[in-house]
Amino acid sequence: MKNQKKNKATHIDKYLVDNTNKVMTTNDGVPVYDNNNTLKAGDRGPSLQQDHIFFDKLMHFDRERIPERVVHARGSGAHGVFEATADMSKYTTAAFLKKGTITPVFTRFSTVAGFKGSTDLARDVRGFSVKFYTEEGNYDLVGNNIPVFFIQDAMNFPDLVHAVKPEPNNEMPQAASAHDTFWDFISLMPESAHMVMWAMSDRAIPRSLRMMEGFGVHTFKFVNAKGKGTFVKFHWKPRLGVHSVAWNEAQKISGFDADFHRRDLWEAIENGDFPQWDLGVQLIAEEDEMKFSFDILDPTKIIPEELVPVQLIGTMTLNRNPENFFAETEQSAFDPGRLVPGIDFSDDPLLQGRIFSYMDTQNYRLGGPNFHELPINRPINSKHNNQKDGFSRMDINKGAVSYFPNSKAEGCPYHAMLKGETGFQSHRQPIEASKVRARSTSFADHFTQARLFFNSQSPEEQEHIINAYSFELSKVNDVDIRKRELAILNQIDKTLAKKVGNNLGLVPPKELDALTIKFARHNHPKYPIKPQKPEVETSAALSMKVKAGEGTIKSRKVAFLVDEGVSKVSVDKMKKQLEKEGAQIVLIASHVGKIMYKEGGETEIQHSYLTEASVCYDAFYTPDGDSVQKLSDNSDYLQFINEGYRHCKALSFAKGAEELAKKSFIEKDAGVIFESSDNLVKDFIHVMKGHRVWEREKPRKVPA
Ligand code: HDE
Repeated sequence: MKNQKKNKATHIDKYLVDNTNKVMTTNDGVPVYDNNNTLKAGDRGPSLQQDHIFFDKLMHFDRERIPERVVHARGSGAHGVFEATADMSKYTTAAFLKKGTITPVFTRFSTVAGFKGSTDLARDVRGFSVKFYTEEGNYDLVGNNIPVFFIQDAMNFPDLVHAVKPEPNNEMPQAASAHDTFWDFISLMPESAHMVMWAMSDRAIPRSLRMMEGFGVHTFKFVNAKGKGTFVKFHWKPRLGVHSVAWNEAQKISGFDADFHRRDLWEAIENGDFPQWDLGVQLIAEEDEMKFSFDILDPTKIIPEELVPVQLIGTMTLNRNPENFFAETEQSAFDPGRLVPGIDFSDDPLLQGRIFSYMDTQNYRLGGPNFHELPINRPINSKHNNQKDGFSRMDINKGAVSYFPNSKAEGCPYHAMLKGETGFQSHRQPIEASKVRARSTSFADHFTQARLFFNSQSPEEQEHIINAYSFELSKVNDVDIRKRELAILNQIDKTLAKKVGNNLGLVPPKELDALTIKFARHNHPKYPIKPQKPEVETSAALSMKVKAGEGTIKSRKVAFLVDEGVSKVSVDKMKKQLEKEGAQIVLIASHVGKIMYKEGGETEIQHSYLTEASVCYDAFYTPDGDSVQKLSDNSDYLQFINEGYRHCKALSFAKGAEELAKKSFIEKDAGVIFESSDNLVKDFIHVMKGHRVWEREKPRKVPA
């Protein structure tokens, strides 16, 4: 097991191509003599049409791009393993969930709205897709980092996406929901209220892909050996905790390093800091389907953890970066319809629509029905059926028989049931219904859980939500749209609506807008309905707030702000302890290359104040030495610590460097550690463990 946890070979390694010591060839394997010059009639003459070597090269180049994903285009992937740690046999026959089983996985994280080349730090939902290569075929858990969704029925999905994507006339804005069409749609769809609240929270600007939760969103079903179903909700809980950046920081990171999340994931894995998540489940007996104040089939609702606790059943470790982005991450195809025996759909109408869409889009995006044969999508067990031909077929199926039933191939490939073997069997769920285009009234309460989310946030988190709504709605030009959304906010929380209203110069309307009601009545003729009393008013799991000392600093990036003549003793003292706790130390000086220590000797500097920005670091330390004098005149240094302070990060100063803090607008607080008055290393680590000193924002002196 240990070996599998290290970044070792996977089933796709047999497809790797290594060019070391190999002669260049055409795609047909013909050695290329000269790759610099086209074939010409004389060295100054025109190119010849018989240059098959050139055509071979250009033909491939001209076709190198494939359509990007219509949503979730921007993504980053990694390989890993999943280890099942609990006995789930009472609920599911899924072989990969048998305690102790280790299954290879490929995971892809993504933003939703932006194009493939857009920034990682957009305010957006993050996709969290996991492909389990199980012994019983591939199982895809295609989730998000937010446990609910904007809409309840798949029919609205293209409209939602058209509304949030850049506007079709001028293709603006990129990777942003802060524009008229998104809020127009949203303000007419009150069912989106809960999800929008999450999207306006700091959950939509994660510190790292490694520090996000993942959710299956829909309710699914486990099915056991007796055919009994149990409703299940999936959760991924990150071992590094759930953390965000501040919005002001996110916007700046987008400029300094648009690949911030991709780089962070890549580097962590290269450094051996393998990110881990525990897989959790909430299990609901079939008999309890209707027992809550909300409908468990409604994807705009969570099941509060206070009502159904999350049980941890396994751990995923990502331990290997892809060798080739296109071949693996880009060509990976996820599909919530890819199930294994023991797991089934529920009747959630959003999930039902997804079952068609993924297969369909992959057929288009990956150029035909043989995308299953691409190495990244191949199951680890072999596939046997009578599907054949199609563009770029790779398997060479033997024999004359490609139909069933047959006698000529002894009935093979045979149905599992014919030989008494188990295969995928749908849960035998009794259904008695009429065909209707309609929505259940049990889906009609749109605001209770939005309120639950808002009420569960810390005061700082609430403030961030208010700012996010204010930011987004200020970017909306149509005042009627702003008012409509304010009316929705007023149904959720009066103070929230009032504060956002103040920022927009508007008084929130008391009642929902007539247009919002008109559209909501398409689904619920008597809208708005009287909601049921919720079971809980707050839920601790919904807040990301951690206290100082609670979390971990493993793999956190700490900038040591140095220059020529820095004290080695002062650097090493801090470095040793931070590295012991797993942090990454980066020395930043006014130039790259070598600098001299005060005590003599040199050290290598990879990053300078010119190339780096405070927003890409978690905490800052200014050591002693002759460097202090130099830094006191360096405005880029002062910008680093001022900004770090504004973004509520931990800052520490060795004794001789404390005067530098006085030159900035830093005020001493629990997150500013001075060697003369505090326990320098211990207190610094303690504060970093709390992620941020968000309290520093109160009263709102620091804009973050
Ligand atoms: Fe997706 N979604 N989606 N989605 N989705 C796609 O499939 C779709 C929804 C999610 O890393 C597409 O291969 C419909 C919910 C992720 O490659 C497409 C509906 C959730 C990814 C598609 C939804 C998701 C996708 C685009 C409403 C969270 C990226 C490319 C019924 C549970 C997968 C592709 C990856 C991708 C359709 C709603 C998550 C078009 C029709 C809810 C993480 O098929």
